[in-house]
Amino acid sequence: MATLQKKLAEQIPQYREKIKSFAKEHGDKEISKVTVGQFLGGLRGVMGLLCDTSVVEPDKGLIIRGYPLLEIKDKWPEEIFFCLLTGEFPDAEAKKALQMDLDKRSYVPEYVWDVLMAMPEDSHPMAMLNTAILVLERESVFRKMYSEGMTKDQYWIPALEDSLSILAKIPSIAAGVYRIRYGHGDVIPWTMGLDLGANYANMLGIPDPTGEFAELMRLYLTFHCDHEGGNVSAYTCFTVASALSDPYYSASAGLNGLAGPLHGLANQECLNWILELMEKFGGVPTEEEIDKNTRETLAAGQVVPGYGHAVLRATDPRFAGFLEFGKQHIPDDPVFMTVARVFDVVPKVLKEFPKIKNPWPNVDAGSGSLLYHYGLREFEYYTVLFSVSRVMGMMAQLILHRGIGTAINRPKSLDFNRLSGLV
Ligand code: CMX
Repeated sequence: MATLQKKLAEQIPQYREKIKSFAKEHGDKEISKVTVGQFLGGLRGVMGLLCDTSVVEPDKGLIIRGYPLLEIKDKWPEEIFFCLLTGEFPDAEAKKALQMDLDKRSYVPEYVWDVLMAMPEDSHPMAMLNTAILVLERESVFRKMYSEGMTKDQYWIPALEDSLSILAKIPSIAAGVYRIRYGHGDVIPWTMGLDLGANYANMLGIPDPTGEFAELMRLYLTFHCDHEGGNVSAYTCFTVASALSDPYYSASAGLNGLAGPLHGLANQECLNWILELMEKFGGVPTEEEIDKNTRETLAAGQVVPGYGHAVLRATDPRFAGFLEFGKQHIPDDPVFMTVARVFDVVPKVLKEFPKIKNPWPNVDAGSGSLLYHYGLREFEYYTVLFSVSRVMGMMAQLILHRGIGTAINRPKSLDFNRLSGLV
Protein backbone atom coordinates (compact mmCIF):
# COMPACT_ATOMS: atom_id res chain seq x y z
CA MET A 1 0.00 0.00 0.00
CA ALA A 2 1.13 3.56 -0.67
CA THR A 3 2.44 5.78 2.11
CA LEU A 4 0.04 8.23 3.75
CA GLN A 5 1.38 11.06 1.59
CA LYS A 6 0.93 9.09 -1.65
CA LYS A 7 -2.50 7.84 -0.68
CA LEU A 8 -3.67 11.40 0.01
CA ALA A 9 -2.13 12.65 -3.22
CA GLU A 10 -4.40 10.13 -5.00
CA GLN A 11 -7.49 10.78 -2.92
CA ILE A 12 -7.54 14.53 -2.36
CA PRO A 13 -7.97 15.72 -5.97
CA GLN A 14 -10.93 13.31 -6.35
CA TYR A 15 -12.40 14.45 -3.04
CA ARG A 16 -12.02 18.10 -4.07
CA GLU A 17 -13.75 17.47 -7.40
CA LYS A 18 -16.57 15.56 -5.69
CA ILE A 19 -17.25 18.41 -3.26
CA LYS A 20 -16.91 21.06 -5.95
CA SER A 21 -19.36 19.45 -8.32
CA PHE A 22 -21.77 18.70 -5.45
CA ALA A 23 -21.70 22.38 -4.45
CA LYS A 24 -22.30 23.39 -8.05
CA GLU A 25 -25.25 21.06 -8.47
CA HIS A 26 -26.94 21.48 -5.08
CA GLY A 27 -25.68 24.85 -3.84
CA ASP A 28 -29.15 26.37 -3.47
CA LYS A 29 -30.83 23.52 -1.62
CA GLU A 30 -31.83 23.96 2.01
CA ILE A 31 -30.63 21.31 4.47
CA SER A 32 -31.11 22.84 7.93
CA LYS A 33 -33.34 25.32 9.72
CA VAL A 34 -32.54 27.26 12.89
CA THR A 35 -35.04 27.87 15.65
CA VAL A 36 -34.64 30.71 18.13
CA GLY A 37 -33.89 28.07 20.78
CA GLN A 38 -31.01 26.76 18.69
CA PHE A 39 -29.82 30.24 17.81
CA LEU A 40 -29.56 31.09 21.51
CA GLY A 41 -28.57 27.57 22.59
CA GLY A 42 -25.17 26.80 21.15
CA LEU A 43 -26.57 26.00 17.66
CA ARG A 44 -27.28 22.49 18.92
CA GLY A 45 -28.38 20.26 16.04
CA VAL A 46 -27.92 22.92 13.35
CA MET A 47 -26.17 21.30 10.40
CA GLY A 48 -23.59 23.70 9.10
CA LEU A 49 -20.26 21.96 8.81
CA LEU A 50 -18.68 19.23 6.70
CA CYS A 51 -16.65 16.61 8.56
CA ASP A 52 -15.66 13.37 6.86
CA THR A 53 -13.29 11.95 9.48
CA SER A 54 -15.95 10.68 11.88
CA VAL A 55 -19.58 10.93 12.90
CA VAL A 56 -21.23 10.70 16.32
CA GLU A 57 -24.55 8.89 16.24
CA PRO A 58 -26.72 9.75 19.26
CA ASP A 59 -27.44 6.06 19.95
CA LYS A 60 -24.13 4.53 18.81
CA GLY A 61 -21.43 7.06 19.58
CA LEU A 62 -18.25 7.52 17.63
CA ILE A 63 -17.96 6.02 14.17
CA ILE A 64 -14.63 6.56 12.46
CA ARG A 65 -14.87 6.47 8.69
CA GLY A 66 -17.70 3.96 8.93
CA TYR A 67 -16.08 1.82 11.66
CA PRO A 68 -17.89 1.81 15.03
CA LEU A 69 -15.22 2.61 17.60
CA LEU A 70 -15.37 -0.60 19.61
CA GLU A 71 -14.78 -2.64 16.44
CA ILE A 72 -11.42 -0.95 15.93
CA LYS A 73 -10.38 -0.43 19.54
CA ASP A 74 -7.28 -2.59 19.15
CA LYS A 75 -5.86 -0.46 16.36
CA TRP A 76 -2.92 1.69 17.31
CA PRO A 77 -3.20 5.49 17.33
CA GLU A 78 -0.97 5.92 14.26
CA GLU A 79 -3.22 3.50 12.32
CA ILE A 80 -6.25 5.48 13.46
CA PHE A 81 -4.71 8.71 12.17
CA PHE A 82 -4.11 7.06 8.80
CA CYS A 83 -7.72 5.91 8.75
CA LEU A 84 -9.14 9.29 9.82
CA LEU A 85 -7.45 10.80 6.80
CA THR A 86 -7.88 8.12 4.17
CA GLY A 87 -10.76 5.92 5.31
CA GLU A 88 -8.46 2.90 5.25
CA PHE A 89 -6.11 1.26 7.70
CA PRO A 90 -2.49 1.05 6.59
CA ASP A 91 -0.94 -2.30 5.71
CA ALA A 92 2.25 -3.29 7.56
CA GLU A 93 4.47 -1.42 5.11
CA ALA A 94 2.51 1.84 5.20
CA LYS A 95 2.27 1.64 8.99
CA LYS A 96 6.03 1.16 9.27
CA ALA A 97 6.62 4.11 6.92
CA LEU A 98 4.36 6.32 9.04
CA GLN A 99 6.10 5.24 12.24
CA MET A 100 9.51 5.99 10.72
CA ASP A 101 8.25 9.36 9.55
CA LEU A 102 7.08 10.17 13.09
CA ASP A 103 10.43 8.99 14.46
CA LYS A 104 12.22 11.45 12.17
CA ARG A 105 10.01 14.33 13.26
CA SER A 106 9.96 13.54 16.97
CA TYR A 107 12.82 15.83 18.06
CA VAL A 108 11.66 18.72 20.25
CA PRO A 109 13.94 21.77 19.92
CA GLU A 110 15.72 22.98 23.03
CA TYR A 111 13.97 26.37 22.95
CA VAL A 112 10.66 24.65 23.70
CA TRP A 113 12.06 23.14 26.88
CA ASP A 114 13.58 26.51 27.83
CA VAL A 115 10.16 28.15 27.59
CA LEU A 116 8.45 25.37 29.55
CA MET A 117 11.09 25.48 32.28
CA ALA A 118 10.60 29.26 32.56
CA MET A 119 6.86 29.03 33.14
CA PRO A 120 5.55 29.60 36.68
CA GLU A 121 5.44 26.45 38.78
CA ASP A 122 1.69 26.59 39.18
CA SER A 123 0.95 26.88 35.45
CA HIS A 124 -1.83 24.58 34.32
CA PRO A 125 -0.39 21.68 32.27
CA MET A 126 -2.78 22.60 29.43
CA ALA A 127 -1.37 26.14 29.37
CA MET A 128 2.11 24.61 29.20
CA LEU A 129 1.21 22.22 26.39
CA ASN A 130 -0.47 24.93 24.31
CA THR A 131 2.37 27.37 24.90
CA ALA A 132 4.82 24.76 23.61
CA ILE A 133 2.78 24.25 20.45
CA LEU A 134 2.64 27.99 19.84
CA VAL A 135 6.36 28.36 20.44
CA LEU A 136 6.92 25.67 17.81
CA GLU A 137 4.96 27.69 15.26
CA ARG A 138 8.21 29.07 13.88
CA GLU A 139 8.76 25.58 12.38
CA SER A 140 5.63 25.84 10.23
CA VAL A 141 6.18 24.68 6.65
CA PHE A 142 2.67 25.86 5.77
CA ARG A 143 3.40 29.44 6.78
CA LYS A 144 6.72 29.41 4.91
CA MET A 145 5.25 27.96 1.71
CA TYR A 146 2.27 30.30 1.90
CA SER A 147 4.49 33.34 2.17
CA GLU A 148 6.59 32.09 -0.74
CA GLY A 149 3.42 31.60 -2.78
CA MET A 150 1.63 28.33 -3.49
CA THR A 151 -1.57 27.43 -5.26
CA LYS A 152 -4.71 26.61 -3.31
CA ASP A 153 -4.69 22.98 -4.39
CA GLN A 154 -1.29 22.55 -2.71
CA TYR A 155 -2.36 23.79 0.72
CA TRP A 156 -2.97 20.32 2.08
CA ILE A 157 0.65 19.26 1.45
CA PRO A 158 2.38 21.59 3.96
CA ALA A 159 -0.68 21.25 6.22
CA LEU A 160 0.07 17.51 6.33
CA GLU A 161 3.78 18.24 6.90
CA ASP A 162 3.04 20.47 9.89
CA SER A 163 0.40 18.10 11.24
CA LEU A 164 2.75 15.12 11.17
CA SER A 165 5.38 17.17 12.97
CA ILE A 166 2.87 18.21 15.63
CA LEU A 167 1.73 14.61 16.01
CA ALA A 168 5.30 13.39 16.34
CA LYS A 169 6.34 16.01 18.88
CA ILE A 170 3.25 16.29 21.05
CA PRO A 171 3.80 13.03 23.01
CA SER A 172 7.32 14.13 23.98
CA ILE A 173 6.13 17.64 24.89
CA ALA A 174 3.15 16.33 26.85
CA ALA A 175 5.29 13.83 28.74
CA GLY A 176 7.87 16.56 29.33
CA VAL A 177 5.16 18.85 30.74
CA TYR A 178 4.23 16.06 33.15
CA ARG A 179 7.78 15.56 34.35
CA ILE A 180 8.63 19.27 34.62
CA ARG A 181 5.35 20.39 36.15
CA TYR A 182 5.19 17.69 38.82
CA GLY A 183 8.93 17.39 39.55
CA HIS A 184 9.23 13.82 38.33
CA GLY A 185 12.81 14.26 37.13
CA ASP A 186 14.47 14.74 33.77
CA VAL A 187 12.55 14.67 30.53
CA ILE A 188 12.69 11.16 29.01
CA PRO A 189 13.47 11.14 25.27
CA TRP A 190 11.43 9.49 22.51
CA THR A 191 12.56 5.93 21.67
CA MET A 192 13.06 5.33 17.95
CA GLY A 193 11.13 2.32 16.68
CA LEU A 194 8.60 2.29 19.52
CA ASP A 195 4.94 2.97 18.70
CA LEU A 196 3.31 6.24 19.68
CA GLY A 197 1.26 4.92 22.61
CA ALA A 198 4.09 2.93 24.17
CA ASN A 199 6.47 5.83 23.59
CA TYR A 200 4.18 8.25 25.39
CA ALA A 201 3.73 5.79 28.28
CA ASN A 202 7.48 5.35 28.51
CA MET A 203 8.25 9.09 28.40
CA LEU A 204 5.78 9.78 31.20
CA GLY A 205 8.05 7.59 33.31
CA ILE A 206 5.25 5.65 35.02
CA PRO A 207 6.65 2.23 36.05
CA ASP A 208 5.01 -0.35 33.80
CA PRO A 209 6.35 -3.84 34.54
CA THR A 210 3.32 -5.58 32.98
CA GLY A 211 3.02 -3.39 29.87
CA GLU A 212 -0.61 -2.70 30.85
CA PHE A 213 -0.07 1.05 31.16
CA ALA A 214 1.28 1.21 27.59
CA GLU A 215 -1.77 -0.80 26.52
CA LEU A 216 -4.01 1.70 28.32
CA MET A 217 -2.24 4.63 26.64
CA ARG A 218 -2.81 3.11 23.19
CA LEU A 219 -6.47 2.64 24.04
CA TYR A 220 -6.73 6.14 25.49
CA LEU A 221 -5.17 7.74 22.41
CA THR A 222 -7.38 5.71 20.10
CA PHE A 223 -10.60 6.46 22.00
CA HIS A 224 -10.17 10.25 22.20
CA CYS A 225 -8.90 10.79 18.65
CA ASP A 226 -11.91 12.52 17.09
CA HIS A 227 -15.59 13.28 17.73
CA GLU A 228 -16.84 14.77 14.46
CA GLY A 229 -16.55 18.48 13.66
CA GLY A 230 -18.85 20.54 15.88
CA ASN A 231 -17.36 20.00 19.34
CA VAL A 232 -15.63 23.04 20.82
CA SER A 233 -12.05 21.97 20.13
CA ALA A 234 -12.59 20.68 16.59
CA TYR A 235 -14.77 23.63 15.66
CA THR A 236 -12.32 26.15 17.08
CA CYS A 237 -9.43 24.51 15.24
CA PHE A 238 -11.52 24.49 12.07
CA THR A 239 -12.41 28.18 12.37
CA VAL A 240 -8.86 29.31 13.05
CA ALA A 241 -7.50 27.13 10.23
CA SER A 242 -10.14 28.47 7.84
CA ALA A 243 -8.32 31.83 8.01
CA LEU A 244 -5.28 29.86 6.74
CA SER A 245 -3.61 30.18 10.10
CA ASP A 246 -1.13 27.31 10.07
CA PRO A 247 -1.64 23.99 11.89
CA TYR A 248 0.40 25.11 14.93
CA TYR A 249 -1.89 28.10 15.54
CA SER A 250 -4.94 26.00 14.78
CA ALA A 251 -4.00 23.05 17.00
CA SER A 252 -3.18 25.33 19.90
CA ALA A 253 -6.48 27.20 19.48
CA GLY A 254 -8.45 23.95 19.41
CA LEU A 255 -6.71 22.63 22.49
CA ASN A 256 -7.43 25.86 24.36
CA GLY A 257 -11.09 24.99 23.81
CA LEU A 258 -10.46 21.48 25.06
CA ALA A 259 -9.23 23.04 28.31
CA GLY A 260 -12.79 24.15 29.19
CA PRO A 261 -14.51 22.40 32.12
CA LEU A 262 -17.55 21.48 30.04
CA HIS A 263 -15.35 19.85 27.41
CA GLY A 264 -11.95 18.18 27.91
CA LEU A 265 -11.29 19.51 31.40
CA ALA A 266 -14.29 17.55 32.68
CA ASN A 267 -12.08 14.49 33.09
CA GLN A 268 -10.15 16.12 35.93
CA GLU A 269 -13.46 16.88 37.65
CA CYS A 270 -14.72 13.31 37.28
CA LEU A 271 -12.10 11.59 39.36
CA ASN A 272 -12.33 14.35 41.97
CA TRP A 273 -16.03 13.67 42.30
CA ILE A 274 -15.40 9.91 42.67
CA LEU A 275 -12.62 10.32 45.24
CA GLU A 276 -14.63 12.82 47.29
CA LEU A 277 -17.48 10.35 47.26
CA MET A 278 -15.19 7.60 48.54
CA GLU A 279 -13.71 9.84 51.20
CA LYS A 280 -17.14 10.90 52.39
CA PHE A 281 -18.36 7.33 52.80
CA GLY A 282 -15.05 5.74 53.81
CA GLY A 283 -14.37 3.50 50.80
CA VAL A 284 -16.46 2.07 48.00
CA PRO A 285 -19.90 3.62 48.60
CA THR A 286 -23.14 1.68 48.56
CA GLU A 287 -25.75 2.33 45.88
CA GLU A 288 -27.83 4.28 48.41
CA GLU A 289 -24.87 6.51 49.29
CA ILE A 290 -24.17 7.20 45.61
CA ASP A 291 -27.83 8.03 45.07
CA LYS A 292 -27.77 10.48 47.99
CA ASN A 293 -24.54 12.14 46.89
CA THR A 294 -25.73 12.53 43.29
CA ARG A 295 -28.87 14.29 44.46
CA GLU A 296 -26.79 16.57 46.68
CA THR A 297 -24.57 17.51 43.73
CA LEU A 298 -27.61 18.37 41.66
CA ALA A 299 -29.29 20.26 44.51
CA ALA A 300 -26.13 22.35 44.87
CA GLY A 301 -26.60 23.40 41.23
CA GLN A 302 -23.56 21.47 40.04
CA VAL A 303 -23.25 19.04 37.15
CA VAL A 304 -22.40 15.40 37.73
CA PRO A 305 -19.12 15.20 35.85
CA GLY A 306 -18.75 12.44 33.29
CA TYR A 307 -22.48 12.25 32.60
CA GLY A 308 -24.46 13.90 29.81
CA HIS A 309 -23.49 14.89 26.31
CA ALA A 310 -24.43 17.43 23.68
CA VAL A 311 -25.01 14.76 21.01
CA LEU A 312 -24.96 11.30 22.58
CA ARG A 313 -28.16 9.80 23.93
CA ALA A 314 -26.74 6.47 25.08
CA THR A 315 -23.74 5.14 27.02
CA ASP A 316 -20.64 6.39 25.28
CA PRO A 317 -18.86 3.37 23.72
CA ARG A 318 -15.60 4.91 24.87
CA PHE A 319 -16.82 4.63 28.47
CA ALA A 320 -17.90 1.04 27.75
CA GLY A 321 -14.44 0.28 26.35
CA PHE A 322 -12.68 1.68 29.41
CA LEU A 323 -15.06 -0.22 31.70
CA GLU A 324 -14.17 -3.42 29.86
CA PHE A 325 -10.45 -2.68 30.24
CA GLY A 326 -10.95 -2.11 33.98
CA LYS A 327 -12.98 -5.30 34.43
CA GLN A 328 -10.28 -7.24 32.64
CA HIS A 329 -7.22 -5.78 34.37
CA ILE A 330 -8.17 -4.14 37.68
CA PRO A 331 -11.58 -5.48 38.77
CA ASP A 332 -10.75 -5.22 42.49
CA ASP A 333 -9.41 -1.68 42.48
CA PRO A 334 -11.69 0.32 44.84
CA VAL A 335 -11.72 3.47 42.69
CA PHE A 336 -12.61 1.44 39.63
CA MET A 337 -15.28 -0.43 41.62
CA THR A 338 -16.77 2.93 42.63
CA VAL A 339 -16.86 4.10 39.00
CA ALA A 340 -18.62 0.89 37.98
CA ARG A 341 -21.17 1.26 40.78
CA VAL A 342 -21.76 4.93 40.02
CA PHE A 343 -22.66 3.81 36.50
CA ASP A 344 -25.35 1.56 37.99
CA VAL A 345 -26.89 4.45 39.95
CA VAL A 346 -26.34 7.88 38.36
CA PRO A 347 -28.29 7.36 35.10
CA LYS A 348 -31.35 6.33 37.12
CA VAL A 349 -31.16 9.57 39.13
CA LEU A 350 -30.47 11.82 36.14
CA LYS A 351 -33.42 10.32 34.27
CA GLU A 352 -35.69 11.90 36.89
CA PHE A 353 -34.64 15.35 35.60
CA PRO A 354 -36.26 15.79 32.18
CA LYS A 355 -34.10 18.80 31.31
CA ILE A 356 -31.00 16.55 31.26
CA LYS A 357 -31.17 15.14 27.77
CA ASN A 358 -28.62 12.40 28.23
CA PRO A 359 -28.36 10.63 31.60
CA TRP A 360 -25.62 8.26 30.38
CA PRO A 361 -21.86 8.38 30.97
CA ASN A 362 -19.53 10.06 28.51
CA VAL A 363 -15.87 9.24 27.86
CA ASP A 364 -14.62 11.00 30.97
CA ALA A 365 -16.61 9.01 33.52
CA GLY A 366 -14.28 6.06 33.65
CA SER A 367 -10.84 6.77 32.25
CA GLY A 368 -9.56 8.62 35.35
CA SER A 369 -9.92 5.58 37.59
CA LEU A 370 -7.69 3.57 35.26
CA LEU A 371 -5.02 6.28 35.09
CA TYR A 372 -5.18 6.61 38.87
CA HIS A 373 -4.64 2.89 39.33
CA TYR A 374 -1.47 2.84 37.24
CA GLY A 375 -0.02 5.79 39.17
CA LEU A 376 -0.93 8.81 37.04
CA ARG A 377 -2.57 10.72 39.85
CA GLU A 378 -2.24 14.39 38.91
CA PHE A 379 -5.83 15.02 37.75
CA GLU A 380 -5.03 18.39 36.28
CA TYR A 381 -2.89 16.58 33.76
CA TYR A 382 -5.65 14.37 32.35
CA THR A 383 -6.74 16.87 29.71
CA VAL A 384 -3.21 16.82 28.34
CA LEU A 385 -3.60 13.10 27.63
CA PHE A 386 -6.88 13.90 25.88
CA SER A 387 -5.06 16.54 23.83
CA VAL A 388 -2.32 14.21 22.61
CA SER A 389 -5.07 12.10 21.15
CA ARG A 390 -7.53 14.75 19.96
CA VAL A 391 -4.89 16.55 17.97
CA MET A 392 -5.09 13.60 15.53
CA GLY A 393 -8.71 14.32 14.70
CA MET A 394 -8.26 18.07 14.58
CA MET A 395 -5.29 17.77 12.22
CA ALA A 396 -7.00 15.17 10.02
CA GLN A 397 -10.03 17.46 9.66
CA LEU A 398 -7.78 20.43 8.93
CA ILE A 399 -5.84 18.59 6.19
CA LEU A 400 -9.03 17.45 4.48
CA HIS A 401 -10.47 20.98 4.60
CA ARG A 402 -7.29 22.39 3.10
CA GLY A 403 -7.53 19.62 0.50
CA ILE A 404 -10.97 20.70 -0.67
CA GLY A 405 -10.33 24.41 -0.20
CA THR A 406 -13.04 25.08 2.40
CA ALA A 407 -13.88 28.78 2.63
CA ILE A 408 -13.10 30.99 5.61
CA ASN A 409 -15.68 30.38 8.32
CA ARG A 410 -17.98 33.35 8.74
CA PRO A 411 -21.54 32.73 9.99
CA LYS A 412 -23.84 35.71 10.27
CA SER A 413 -24.51 37.16 13.72
CA LEU A 414 -27.59 39.24 14.50
CA ASP A 415 -28.12 41.87 17.14
CA PHE A 416 -31.13 41.32 19.38
CA ASN A 417 -33.27 43.85 17.49
CA ARG A 418 -32.74 42.00 14.23
CA LEU A 419 -33.35 38.66 15.90
CA SER A 420 -36.58 39.77 17.55
CA GLY A 421 -37.72 41.30 14.27
CA LEU A 422 -37.51 37.87 12.63
CA VAL A 423 -40.11 36.14 14.82
N1 CMX B 1 -25.32 16.88 35.61
C1 CMX B 1 -26.22 17.85 35.93
N2 CMX B 1 -26.89 18.57 35.03
C2 CMX B 1 -26.68 18.27 33.73
C3 CMX B 1 -25.81 17.26 33.34
C4 CMX B 1 -25.10 16.55 34.34
N3 CMX B 1 -24.21 15.63 34.05
N4 CMX B 1 -25.81 17.20 31.99
C5 CMX B 1 -26.65 18.16 31.55
N5 CMX B 1 -27.17 18.81 32.61
C6 CMX B 1 -28.06 19.98 32.60
C7 CMX B 1 -27.34 21.13 31.90
O1 CMX B 1 -26.44 21.79 32.77
C8 CMX B 1 -28.52 21.98 31.46
O2 CMX B 1 -28.98 22.68 32.58
P1 CMX B 1 -29.53 24.22 32.44
O3 CMX B 1 -30.62 24.16 31.42
O4 CMX B 1 -29.94 24.56 33.81
O5 CMX B 1 -28.33 25.00 31.95
C9 CMX B 1 -29.55 20.91 31.08
O6 CMX B 1 -29.19 19.72 31.80
C10 CMX B 1 -29.64 20.61 29.63
O7 CMX B 1 -28.38 20.21 29.17
P2 CMX B 1 -28.23 19.15 27.99
O8 CMX B 1 -28.94 19.70 26.80
O9 CMX B 1 -28.62 17.79 28.46
O10 CMX B 1 -26.67 19.12 27.78
P3 CMX B 1 -25.77 20.20 27.01
O11 CMX B 1 -25.67 19.77 25.58
O12 CMX B 1 -26.21 21.59 27.28
O13 CMX B 1 -24.38 19.98 27.74
C11 CMX B 1 -22.57 18.76 28.68
C12 CMX B 1 -23.60 18.82 27.54
C13 CMX B 1 -21.59 17.63 28.39
C14 CMX B 1 -21.81 20.07 28.75
C15 CMX B 1 -23.34 18.49 30.00
O14 CMX B 1 -24.00 17.24 29.91
C16 CMX B 1 -22.44 18.52 31.22
O15 CMX B 1 -22.16 19.60 31.74
N6 CMX B 1 -21.97 17.32 31.71
C17 CMX B 1 -21.04 17.26 32.79
C18 CMX B 1 -19.65 17.68 32.33
C19 CMX B 1 -19.03 16.62 31.44
O16 CMX B 1 -19.05 15.44 31.75
N7 CMX B 1 -18.42 17.05 30.32
C20 CMX B 1 -17.70 16.12 29.45
C21 CMX B 1 -18.15 16.19 28.03
C22 CMX B 1 -17.36 15.23 27.20
C23 CMX B 1 -16.74 15.93 26.01
O17 CMX B 1 -15.91 16.80 26.22
O18 CMX B 1 -17.06 15.54 24.88
